[in-house]
Amino acid sequence: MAKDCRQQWWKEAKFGMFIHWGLYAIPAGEYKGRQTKSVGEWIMKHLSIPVEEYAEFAKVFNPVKFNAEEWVRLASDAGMKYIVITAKHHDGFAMFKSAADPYNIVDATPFGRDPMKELAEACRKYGLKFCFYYSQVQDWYDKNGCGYGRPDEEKDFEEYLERKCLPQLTELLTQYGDIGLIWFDTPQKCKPEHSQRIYDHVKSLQPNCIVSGRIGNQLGDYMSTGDNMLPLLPYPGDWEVPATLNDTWGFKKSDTNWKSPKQLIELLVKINSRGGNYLLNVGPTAEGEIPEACADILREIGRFMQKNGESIYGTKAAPAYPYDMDWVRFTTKPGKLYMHLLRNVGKLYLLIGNTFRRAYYLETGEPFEYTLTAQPASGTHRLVAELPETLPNELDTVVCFEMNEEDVRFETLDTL
Ligand code: FHN
Repeated sequence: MAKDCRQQWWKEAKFGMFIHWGLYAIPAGEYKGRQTKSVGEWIMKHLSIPVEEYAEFAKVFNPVKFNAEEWVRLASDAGMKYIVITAKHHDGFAMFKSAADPYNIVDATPFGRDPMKELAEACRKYGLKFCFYYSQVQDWYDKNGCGYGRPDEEKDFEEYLERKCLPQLTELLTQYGDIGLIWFDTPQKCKPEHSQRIYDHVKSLQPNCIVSGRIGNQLGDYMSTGDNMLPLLPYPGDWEVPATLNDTWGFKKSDTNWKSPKQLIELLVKINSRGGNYLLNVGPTAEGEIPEACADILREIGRFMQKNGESIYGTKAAPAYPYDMDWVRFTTKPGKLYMHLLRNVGKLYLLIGNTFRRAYYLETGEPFEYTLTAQPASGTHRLVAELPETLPNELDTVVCFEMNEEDVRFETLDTL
């Protein structure tokens, strides 16, 4: 069923920062000489680290280089409008002050600070929405949590819900001001009544807080796709793609397989042109830093967004998008259609209706050169453009067409 998140800010935001940060940043993909082949935040499971051994990481977790303002400024510079950070991932460790469970960053580490408080303040200062990720079912530290090392039949999930999950959600929704959304994850065998309880609990504390689709049992306010996936067919409701910048969520020192700024901008535009939001992940180190290579990439995206943000924020999917053309994408706003040229194809053809007024390069305002020929048979015009040898922005050259957005059709050189 198509869902509507009912929050205008989220529909307009289009681009957010996901942050996976927790104890797993200490081993960073390697433990006692063994490397995990998978994502960093799953190291406890994948390398079968016993709970007591993993919990030892808390005693040395001291991210003294953590600077909330720097992270938020980076997200803002990259053009991201919201931040979703792991308050508690599957390892069960709370990255916030929790009276409900002492296994948390304030009570169990030498660091002793609550980074969520600092991030909430920084987000307010820079005008970003602050949001939490919360693993509502999986908890490898808790004897009644899913994934803890004993048979599920012996566990009492109700007890877990009452003692840890709901009280911690109360803390998250009362200690940090307005929360944009809670990003639940891996509902697994969560029963419908449990998902409903969690959903109602969030809304009872903050009615405007959005609930992600991964709360399970079809209850979320919008659809969250699979990791790094996007729907192939048009999806009529609100949706979002959670995605990695390299191949892990939590920091892994061996993973430097960063996507380039161009690849990331192409993904952003691809997702936006189909109507979705892009939630792009960073995995900070155990010292509290976002890796510099990753920060550089985000800043380059930001330079593109500064000049071309109008073609991203608040846009909608193109009425019909050409699936098989990866050199062009469209986003729309009332009265405007943005053509994103991702590669130079030399010459392009558009069938364009009578509402067309003018076309210009978005970042320079320079006119976009073309010839227009009336097509009496179809009542349209054929627009032919010879592209300059060098496009103004090799990352993505955005051309703005002022016209009714439904009034364009693409012509290719293919004949029937
Ligand atoms: O198991 C998690 C994973 O660690 C990560 O948090 C991603 C992010 O979407 N969600 C789960 C797998 O889908």
